[in-house]
Amino acid sequence: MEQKWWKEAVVYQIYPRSFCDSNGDGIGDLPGITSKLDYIKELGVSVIWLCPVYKSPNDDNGYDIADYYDIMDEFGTLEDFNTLLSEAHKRGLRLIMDLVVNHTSDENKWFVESRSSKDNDKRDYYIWRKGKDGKEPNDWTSFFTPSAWQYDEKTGEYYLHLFSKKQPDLNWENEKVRNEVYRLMTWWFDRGIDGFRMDVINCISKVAGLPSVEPNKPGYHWAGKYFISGPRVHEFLHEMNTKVLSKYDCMTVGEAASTTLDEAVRFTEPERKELNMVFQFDLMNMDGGPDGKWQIKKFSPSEFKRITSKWQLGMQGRGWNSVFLGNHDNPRVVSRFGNDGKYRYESAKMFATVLLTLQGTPYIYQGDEIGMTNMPFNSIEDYRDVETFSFYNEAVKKGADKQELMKVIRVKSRDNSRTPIQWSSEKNAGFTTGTPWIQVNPNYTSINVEQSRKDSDSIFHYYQKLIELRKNNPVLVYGDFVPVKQEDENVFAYLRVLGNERMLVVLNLSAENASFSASDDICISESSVAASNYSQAGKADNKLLLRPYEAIVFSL
Ligand code: ISL
Ligand code: CA
Repeated sequence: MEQKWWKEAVVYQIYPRSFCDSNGDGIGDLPGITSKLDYIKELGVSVIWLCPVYKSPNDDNGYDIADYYDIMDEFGTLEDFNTLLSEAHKRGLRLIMDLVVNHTSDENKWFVESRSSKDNDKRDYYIWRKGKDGKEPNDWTSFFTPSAWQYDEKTGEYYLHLFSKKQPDLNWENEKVRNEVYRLMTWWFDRGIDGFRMDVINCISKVAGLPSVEPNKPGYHWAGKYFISGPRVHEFLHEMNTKVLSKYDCMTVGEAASTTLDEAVRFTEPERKELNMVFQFDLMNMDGGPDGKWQIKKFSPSEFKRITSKWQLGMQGRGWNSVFLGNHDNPRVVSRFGNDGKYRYESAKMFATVLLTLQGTPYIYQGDEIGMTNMPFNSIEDYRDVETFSFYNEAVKKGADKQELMKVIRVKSRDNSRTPIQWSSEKNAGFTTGTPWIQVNPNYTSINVEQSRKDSDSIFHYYQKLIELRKNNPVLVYGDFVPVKQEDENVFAYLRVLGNERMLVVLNLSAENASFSASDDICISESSVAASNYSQAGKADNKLLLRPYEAIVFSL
């Protein structure tokens, strides 16, 4: 397998608004991040993914970009960015930016011009259509609102927005739009960045004619089939690769919700020259229902194993996986799939073990390295997220019970993972000296970075150890993934194999005791334990008794 730095990388995702506030305005910022680079380095990761920091009115916390060539006022200046980048590089940390080009902000000057008149030369930068019979041009719903169309008085037409109405979709059919994107990417590469995470990049190509979904079945408006992995998406990404990416030694990861395995292979097979890897969301969608994320389904270990194995085996030798268990759009992994009470340490470490021993580039979401948990907000006013508000308001309009809504929001809202990083037990968890833009989780007095660094048994130190283990054992990066079949549904076991090197990972995905039996070709002993989340690894005959959320890595 070809060796690449981005395959060996461990990525740390930063959501700048909630990371560290340097000037007391309650909002995390670039100097704040720079001041914590030593901490990030200490963890052992090698790449930082910075969520959007461009100029933005923050309808969707920076995922609505008003100017691609400047920094959001609250976050600092280009100068601050240069400092962050050079300080990161000094420490051997690479930095990738978030590229949000499926849509812009409606305050972007391209859109301001585009909406100003039908014959403006930027009109065709966006997707404008006439209404049909006084209604929207088609029946598509957006991710955040009941209709994907917004009527614009000025010119009497509708524009398409797959996200909020302040996030109009760019028209990728227009070559000028594509060239604008390539230009801005080049501009950032020339400033020295190391790559891009590409927001909803599998949605940039829409089916020509923008057909309605189900003209005869009102109520069912899932239009994904007309824009997810649309007809020209691979052509566009290949063009981007030829014109920009191929000129740099960079790393790319495309966000590809609802992608199939075959599509993911097409995006990432090296010969095709598109992207290095994509984020697929099968694990993130596990606990939703038929109507999407705002339903609650219990964590299923067997489903977790099935999905993970499917992607590990399916991508092997073809494309390259990215591995993640949470991000700024998802609840905290320890609360969601693990146990944030009695077994917080054990389950957070067990999931760290999965994350760092699978094949694919691992992404650690800020705060997970200290086992931060979901947030017990009290009322809807405490939330900040545009998606949460849209869901709440629409459901209330339809007569839903507010208390029931709050129950699901409490579990599923994106704000669960957007609360400030808990640095210490000082006021506001040491995140800000002012008033934080979103409440700090009250458990910061016991869960915080300061405590985690002191405690040699902490989740932080376990992450550190596993990152180190991955660094020192190429088998964990380049080795094959070989599932080891187990009778016990709650046990996930697999080998990583590279030449003569073999490592065995045994995980108990549940809060129950469990057992693992090794086949004859696997000889495990206490001396071969490379990492484990209990101080003494379980009995090691060829049968292991596993305690709740126990995780053991053996070097065979
Ligand atoms: O957040 C989601 C579900 O809770 C997803 O549907 C999400 O909207 C989707 O994965 C796209 O996410 C990305 O683009 C959005 C932005 O709001 C997200 O923060 C970003 O990660 C629009 O730019
Ligand atoms: Ca600030």
